[in-house]
Amino acid sequence: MEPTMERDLEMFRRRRRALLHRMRSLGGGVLLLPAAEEKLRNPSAEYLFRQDSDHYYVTGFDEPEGCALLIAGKCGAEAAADEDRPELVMFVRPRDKEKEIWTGYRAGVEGAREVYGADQAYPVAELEARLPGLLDKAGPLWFRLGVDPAWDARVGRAIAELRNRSRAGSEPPPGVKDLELLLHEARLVKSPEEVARLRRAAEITAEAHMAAMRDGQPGRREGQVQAEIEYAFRRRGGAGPGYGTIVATGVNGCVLHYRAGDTVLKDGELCLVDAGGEYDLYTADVTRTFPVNGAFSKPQRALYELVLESQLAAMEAVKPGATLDAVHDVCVRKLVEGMIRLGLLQGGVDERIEDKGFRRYYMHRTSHWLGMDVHDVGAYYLDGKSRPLAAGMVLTVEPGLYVAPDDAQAPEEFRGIGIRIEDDLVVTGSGYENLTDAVPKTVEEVESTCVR
Ligand SMILES: [Mn+2]
Repeated sequence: MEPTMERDLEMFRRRRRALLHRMRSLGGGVLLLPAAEEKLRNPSAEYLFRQDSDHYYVTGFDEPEGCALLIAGKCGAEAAADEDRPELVMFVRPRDKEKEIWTGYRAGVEGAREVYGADQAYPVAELEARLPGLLDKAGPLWFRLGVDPAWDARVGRAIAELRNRSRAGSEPPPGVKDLELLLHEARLVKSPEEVARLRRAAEITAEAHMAAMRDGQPGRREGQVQAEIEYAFRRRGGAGPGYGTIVATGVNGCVLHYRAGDTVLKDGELCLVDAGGEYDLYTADVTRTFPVNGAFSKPQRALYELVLESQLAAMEAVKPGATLDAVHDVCVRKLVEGMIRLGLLQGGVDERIEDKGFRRYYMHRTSHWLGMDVHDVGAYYLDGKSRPLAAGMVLTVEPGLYVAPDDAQAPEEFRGIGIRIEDDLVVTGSGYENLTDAVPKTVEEVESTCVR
């Protein structure tokens, strides 16, 4: 049996306390977090449900529909009059014996209060009628506009209703504030409990990548390798892939967001796998590129070692106070030096960095935040400047090299090769810890895992 990390409801309570504290320091108000909805894949069959990350981060509640409101209320002199306000209000699907037989257990309004700690809980059907009252005289509304048009309209109606009632004393929210400076700043810096979940996701993902290297032999299809990967995710207690699994053999590796298809892996090709398992709503994000026949050819090895060298150099630049722009610049410089050495680019290193000629072969950024979402929340720039890294932030470092099969400028031996190497790093007090260090990465490690 795999040990499981029990849902720790005290952890969510602590988060709410910290968020309420921060809201009060930013003028109070109400944080409105819609739950995810079930989406139809085709008539009467839904996609696998996955809770909205913001909602889950605050509540730990894992059912569709409704919303949660975290209410700090007014601040300053008016705060005293605000003391009986509930802090957590939830709208949830009510218990329903008939429906639960078909679709499973629901916590209901009772569970929302007793298990999830809501001060007040109501059935989803009462949401529209109660929302204006909850926003009345409560200060600014913290809400992410532009995600779901139905929610934007619902919020608009609640505000309009309060405005219409202003002659009777109602006060609509004085403004709508985005979640970035509140909730997303909190999510950007991971607590030890969150790092523990990411570490588990990383362990599961390491096993999956090794399974892919073992299974990805000549004659296999990409989808079969994907099945090995996702089998490992589920078998080890993960929820499944945290994003669409990429298994891209040969020239498919040059398509950045290719998905595992039906292409047969062939002797002499490289196979690029970008896959991460999700554990308790935290996902890993790892890429490895391995030779289908178990041994890198000379040109494949030359490009692979260049990407690896760039990745290691970029990782060494990760430490508190450094910026993602600086990490990217280290990576680009190493790549450009190698591209010139190998004849992919001509001229000087500074020139090719300056004119961005390297983008012909390296067209994406080196890093993104990682957490509950594969491209996790959190501002990348503060006041227009790349923000300094701090302990607890989690990021990927993922350089690549992609030589299009029809690139007449590139030496012929490199055409059609796509390589990416990606690890997940948590920033520590003095540098970083590579959470995905267990995934084979050097030429020797990869070849010895690809036993043929
Ligand atoms: Mn990534």
